[in-house]
Amino acid sequence: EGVLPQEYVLIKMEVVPPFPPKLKALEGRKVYLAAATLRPETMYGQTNCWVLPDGKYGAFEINETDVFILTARSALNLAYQKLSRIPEKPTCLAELSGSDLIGLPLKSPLAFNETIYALPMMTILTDKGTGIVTSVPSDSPDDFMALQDLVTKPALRAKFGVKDEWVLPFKVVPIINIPEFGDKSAEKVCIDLKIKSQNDKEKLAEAKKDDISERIY
Ligand code: A2H
Repeated sequence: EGVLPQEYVLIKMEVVPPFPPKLKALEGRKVYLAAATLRPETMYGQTNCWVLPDGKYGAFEINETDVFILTARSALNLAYQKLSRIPEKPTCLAELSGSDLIGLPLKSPLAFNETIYALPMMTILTDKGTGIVTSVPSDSPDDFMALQDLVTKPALRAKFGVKDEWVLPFKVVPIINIPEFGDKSAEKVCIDLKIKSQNDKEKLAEAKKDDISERIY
C-alpha cells in the first residue's frame, strides 16, 4: 500500500472587523480563518468554527491583500503551493493562540447563518490540516459532540470565556437526508451510540464508521 497526499478543500472564513486588540496589526487587510475539510458539500450546515484553545496559530501573508490564520506548519505547506506573498517563505504578521481567536465573528461561504463564531474544541490536532476546523454538527459526529458539550455545560463556556449568544442560538442545520439516518445523521449516530462528550474517542471513531463520508470515499 502506497502513501498518498491527503487533499483538502480550504474554507476561508472572513473575520468581521473591527478587529480585537490582538489582531490590530492586521487592520486594513482581509483576514480569514482557513479551515481544512473533506466535506465541502456540507458547508451550508456550518454553525461555527473550531480552534484549539492552547494551539499556536499565526496570521500569515498570503498575497497583497489576504491574510490567513492557521498553524505555522500549514502555512509552510501552502507557501509551496503558491499561497504565500513570498514563494516558499511564509511571513507571519502576528502570533496568536487559539484562545485569542475564541469569539471572533466570521462570515463563511454558503453558511445558512450570516455570522458564525470561533469556539473551542479540545480534540483538534495541530499537525493535521490547518488546525482550524469548520463545524457542521448535522453531518460530523465530532462537531455535534463538541457543540453539544458547549450547549449543555455552562462551566465549559465560562472556562473559555464563551458567551451564550455565540452558541445557544445556533441549532443543527439539516442539509442532507441519508436513508435510515435522516437529515441530522451525526446527531442520530451520537444519540444511538450514547456518546457522552467530544472526548469519547472510541465511540466517536465508531460513529464515524457509520458516517456517510466513509461510504462515499
Ligand atoms: B471534516 P482526516 Cl461534515 N484536527 O470537515 C481534528 N479534526 C480536523 C482537523 C484537525 N486539525 N482538520 C480537519 N479536521 C476534520 C467537515 C466534516 C468532516 C464533516 C463530516 C466528517 C468530517 C466539517 N467538520 O471528517 O483525518 C475536518 O472535518 C471526518 C473525519 O484528514 C475534516 O473534514 O481524514 C476531517 O477532520 C479530516 O480528517
